[in-house]
Amino acid sequence: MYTLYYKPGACSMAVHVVLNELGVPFKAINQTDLKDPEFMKLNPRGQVPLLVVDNEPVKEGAALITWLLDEHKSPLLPTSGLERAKALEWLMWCNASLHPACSRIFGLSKMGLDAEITETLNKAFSAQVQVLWDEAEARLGTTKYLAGDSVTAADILLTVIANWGLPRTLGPNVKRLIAEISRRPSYQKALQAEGVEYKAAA
Ligand SMILES: N[C@@H](CCC(=O)N[C@@H](CS)C(=O)NCC(=O)O)C(=O)O
Repeated sequence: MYTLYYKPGACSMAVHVVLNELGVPFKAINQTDLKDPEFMKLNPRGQVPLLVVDNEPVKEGAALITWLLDEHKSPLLPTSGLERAKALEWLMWCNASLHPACSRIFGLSKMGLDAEITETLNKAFSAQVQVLWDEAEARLGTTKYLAGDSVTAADILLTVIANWGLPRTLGPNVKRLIAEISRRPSYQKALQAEGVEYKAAA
């Protein structure tokens, strides 16, 4: 039995969608208060996603997604060869390049910097995020999905991040992909359960 701790619409939603895709039993807990002492006992970093597997807390979204898909033998992560390499490449790109670039913008307001510096950094960080969205756009101009011909977990994480409401311009190929992925029943179910509206594909 799995227990997922999530914050509505956050990166944890990708794990939520994956659990729905797998059709396995799980409990989902809305952990909007990430400083809650009981939650901090499970994850002293105060972050989601957190998945409790047989009473053991496991962190790091990309690791959780990889492990869950392997464990339950899902086609959302090919098992070998170049197909697996590309699927992992783009899952990690979302998790380790795009996500942290967005997090730098979210983190600015918590840094207590003066308004002018915050504005300068915001512009610089936003430009870095745009470069990454442009990279995804270029990739999706040559392939149907991020990893190639088949949908993978990378497409799910990209679709989650696209909905974070940061200033950026999404190209037609990214919009095509996120519109398709956000229509999947697994995605719709997670949106409904978390109370999130999907606006990015508009
Ligand atoms: N490397 C971690 C990053 C997790 C992370 O940054 N989670 C965000 C939500 S997307 C979070 O919990 N931030 C703390 C907050 O919102 O206060 C992972 O991929 O699981």
